[in-house]
Amino acid sequence: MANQNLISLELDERIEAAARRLSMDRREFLQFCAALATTLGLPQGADAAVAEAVAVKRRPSVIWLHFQECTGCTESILRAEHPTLEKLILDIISLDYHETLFAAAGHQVEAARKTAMAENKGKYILVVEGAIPTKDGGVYCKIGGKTAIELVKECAADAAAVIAIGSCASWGGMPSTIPSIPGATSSPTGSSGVSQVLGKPVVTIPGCPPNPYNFLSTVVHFLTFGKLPEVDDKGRPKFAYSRLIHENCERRAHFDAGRFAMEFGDEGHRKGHCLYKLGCKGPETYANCSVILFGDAGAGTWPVACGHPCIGCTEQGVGFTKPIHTVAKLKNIEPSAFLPRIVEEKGVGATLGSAAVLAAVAGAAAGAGAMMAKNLGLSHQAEEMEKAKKDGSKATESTEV
Ligand code: FSX
Ligand code: SF4
Ligand code: F3S
Repeated sequence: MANQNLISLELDERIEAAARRLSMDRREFLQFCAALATTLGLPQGADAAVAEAVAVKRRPSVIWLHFQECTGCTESILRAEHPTLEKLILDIISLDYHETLFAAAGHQVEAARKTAMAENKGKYILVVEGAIPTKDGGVYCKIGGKTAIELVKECAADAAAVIAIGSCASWGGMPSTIPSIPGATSSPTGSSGVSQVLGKPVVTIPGCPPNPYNFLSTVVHFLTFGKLPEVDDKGRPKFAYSRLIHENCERRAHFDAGRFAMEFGDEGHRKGHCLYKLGCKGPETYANCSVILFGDAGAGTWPVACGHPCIGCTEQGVGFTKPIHTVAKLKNIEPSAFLPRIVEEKGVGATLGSAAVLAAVAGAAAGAGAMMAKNLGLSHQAEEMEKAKKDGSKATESTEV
């Protein structure tokens, strides 16, 4: 069935204007919005709401803080193609403070942050990149004379939403690694995640670096519905972090058939066999890397396709915690989402069929990737139910995404 809402927007002048601003034609703009709605696991028809929001809604002010990190999160967003960051800055968000992208420095830039916060009190989005050092009163990271702890608390106080981007901001990530020296029980600077410091949950987009498309989709959800997407118990948006990498991995058939690379460069490795025995953490890592790939540089742009085991960078307690070459825990045995399901559960995410219709209506170029993304959402549930069975309590069932 054709999506009349989306089709009717094709002649809308506001869509034409937005598309022009983004250097797209109308059809490309609608394809982009349909693909975003599909990634978000939204029901059919929501693509029109996304298109209208991106085209006409007031851009939310974004204050972006940097702490202990390598700036790879920002780097990965600069390389996003849906759309590029420059286009995002101009069209979807109003980036009012960003320490590494701003040309201004010192008092000027501090003043820009304060002005943006005052003018958008209660409405701005706070994005935090990097971990927060908490040892010794937080003296290990200071900006404008304030510690990272003081800054994040000050900026979060009047924010409409807080997003921790990257594994460092989500739960400490790489800087929180405990050194392997006798007696060490924490990282040298006590690096922590944003929610630990604020003492409340925030939306996290882990990954080192995180996939820029997941950040874009989260912001577009906020723009369209005025709220952030549904998240799991670690604050990760369910549309992106509900399935294990292992479930959708292109090497999964080799795993199932018992064909493994045993050493880098051996015959199995050269033939593209499964990397499980080299320490691949795909079986215990929730993320959509194997589905949407990275940076749109073409096929094969994600760690496993490049021949390196997944290190579990999106998973607290796995990435930067478990040694890279220890074998992963097999969390569940969900079948690959590439294979058709025999019985599709109702009310959980969208089916491949509905995604196909959407893709066909919009002519969405993102087709295959987006269609796979639609099928996210069952795996976490399976694990939650297993956990609940063990605890003897009933698992809470999610009806969205
Ligand atoms: Fe951390 Fe992001 Fe890894 Fe780097 O800044 S998640 S070290 S990619 O840049 O915070
Ligand atoms: Fe892919 Fe890793 Fe799973 Fe092998 S273990 S199928 S390489 S995710
Ligand atoms: Fe990270 Fe593994 Fe994806 S290392 S980028 S979660 S494939």
